[in-house]
Amino acid sequence: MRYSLCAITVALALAGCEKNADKKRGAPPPPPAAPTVATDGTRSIPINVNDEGYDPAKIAAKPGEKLELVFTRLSKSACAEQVKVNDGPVTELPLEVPVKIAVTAPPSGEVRFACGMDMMTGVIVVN
Ligand SMILES: [Cu+2]
Repeated sequence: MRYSLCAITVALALAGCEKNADKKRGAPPPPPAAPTVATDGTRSIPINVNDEGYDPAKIAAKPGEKLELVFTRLSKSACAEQVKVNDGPVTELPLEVPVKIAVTAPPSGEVRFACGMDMMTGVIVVN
């Protein structure tokens, strides 16, 4: 898989969520792994936490679908060190260690997830 070198030189700082001055921007972030479905129907969705935010940041789900969000923090930014799903408890995300958080999709609407400072956000959209 090849990445354009041009993209590497684009290092526009996003507003907020910028705590580490020493973060490296040498390479584009790797894509997250593909979702998998367990025998009980639970869909496991790998989510990478990059300097730019969550990848993917938007997840489509079916009403009542059982999900397992697997967050892997790749960013050294302090912003990314914690995540909370649906305004639930704050979960620590050690660097490069996958952390699973189970979520059941509501009948309709959205489930938000965000960093501890509520700057990086993602959403599960039920449809
Ligand atoms: Cu943050």
